Amino acid sequence: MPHVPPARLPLLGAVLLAVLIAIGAPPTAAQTDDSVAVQTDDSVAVQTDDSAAVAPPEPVLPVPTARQLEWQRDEMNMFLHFGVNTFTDREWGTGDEDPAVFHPTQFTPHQWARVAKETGFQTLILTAKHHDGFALWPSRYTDHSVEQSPWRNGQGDVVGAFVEAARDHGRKVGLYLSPWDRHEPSYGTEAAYNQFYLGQLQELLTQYGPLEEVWFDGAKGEDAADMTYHFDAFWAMVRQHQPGAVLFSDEGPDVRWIGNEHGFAGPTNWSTVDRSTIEIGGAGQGDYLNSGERGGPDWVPGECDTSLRPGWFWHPDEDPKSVDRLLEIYFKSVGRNCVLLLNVPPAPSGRFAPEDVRRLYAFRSALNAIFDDDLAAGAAATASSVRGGAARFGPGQVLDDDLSTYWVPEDSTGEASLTLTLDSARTVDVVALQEPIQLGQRVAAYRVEVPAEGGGWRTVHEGTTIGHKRLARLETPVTAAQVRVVVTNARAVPLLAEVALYRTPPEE
Ligand code: FUL
Repeated sequence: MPHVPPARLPLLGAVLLAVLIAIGAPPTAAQTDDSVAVQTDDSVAVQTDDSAAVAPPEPVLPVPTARQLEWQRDEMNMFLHFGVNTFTDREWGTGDEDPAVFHPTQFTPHQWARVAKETGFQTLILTAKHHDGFALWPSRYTDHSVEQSPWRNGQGDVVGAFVEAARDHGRKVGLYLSPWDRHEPSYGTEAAYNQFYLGQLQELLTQYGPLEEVWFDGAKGEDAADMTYHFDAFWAMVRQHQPGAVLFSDEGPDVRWIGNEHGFAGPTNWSTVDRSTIEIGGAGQGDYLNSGERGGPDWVPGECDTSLRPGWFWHPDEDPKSVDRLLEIYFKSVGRNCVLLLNVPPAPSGRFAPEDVRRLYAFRSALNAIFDDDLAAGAAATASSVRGGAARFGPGQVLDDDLSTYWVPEDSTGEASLTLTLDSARTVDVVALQEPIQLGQRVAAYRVEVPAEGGGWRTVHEGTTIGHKRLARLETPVTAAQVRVVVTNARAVPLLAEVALYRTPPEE
């Protein structure tokens, strides 16, 4: 197509409009040929239609709650596994540790929160109590806590100091309270233990101000007594005291486990599932959790938890993952409609290990080098059709950095496509796509194309779901002045909120 500088499009649109009015042609903004840039440009639609008169597309069930939406948009959270295991070189403590082993000498949660903030993590989730039952706060319900430790003469409160530091750095806060407790004597006696657990949960929910996430781990050792946890009661108590918190477990109700601890969502990842088919801690459901279910009745988006190091707790002989590995995790979590929950285990000093800190900042720099420069900024957007010709549903909405506005093609048009025309040919290897998931998740298949030599289009990438975000990594970078996204399968009329183009800096 002829190259049209984006800045001139509104002017051309106005001229076209004037011509249309002069010849009395009906104002049609929705075109089926998206190679005709000016006819589908927003500037035409805005002057030819009363946008407000065109009904928005109906939401597709199920849709997220406000707290799920906010959680999803945060994209990266940090897990902190800290406790007696930090000092005993274990992953699963036995519950009979001497509380005296817990003695961080340079306990500095402000460092955790500052590093998290500067490297881009929103919610910080601390293991208030892991499977060993050692409580990081002075719980009145146990004799296995910081109160029995010589740390700060038994006057310390890790949870309290952590929450304060996180808030000081503008971070959100989450807490993990392991249902499996290897210290508590009532474990195995169903009513007594569940009440004990609710007592501890109530302490955490009422003593530390607002919480944004509460994490319910389904893990249970093979030697653990057979006992049912009363998750419905646990969740009811969270809702009572912390209505703003999302609840994580294998089956939600707000956020689900992604089915593995590598930090990888499936290449297809629906935020919808049928909760009634999932059993917390159940075996053989990893694949289902990993990809969700198209048309599932419940909105329960995935959280991808993994650790910066091989273990969840700090160990002297382990090293942090490489930046390349962290980038792979990022693309397979955030880039596959998942929230990344990256564990950074504080060392026995009570600070993050210096090599972990360096690795996190290097990861941040690598992300910035890719995502700081959106090559689609200033592009012209055109589309195969626009709902009712309305400007507010025009293709330009995918370039405004605003997830509340989106492109809407006409209903029932089969494949729907959106073309970005850049001011010059650029080299691209990442295409970022976002759906306005506040209206439900729709797209089931799409492809990305660039102009083919000699005319037509050439497919450079094919994918399935999009959801909140899909980062499509092209196998090889392409150099093109146009990029076209074609939605080939969707649950309802497909919507796109944002499209962006990036280039991974070539290795030096
Ligand atoms: C698992 C636990 O057994 C691990 O120790 C860790 O806490 C991980 C996040 O969840 O189920």
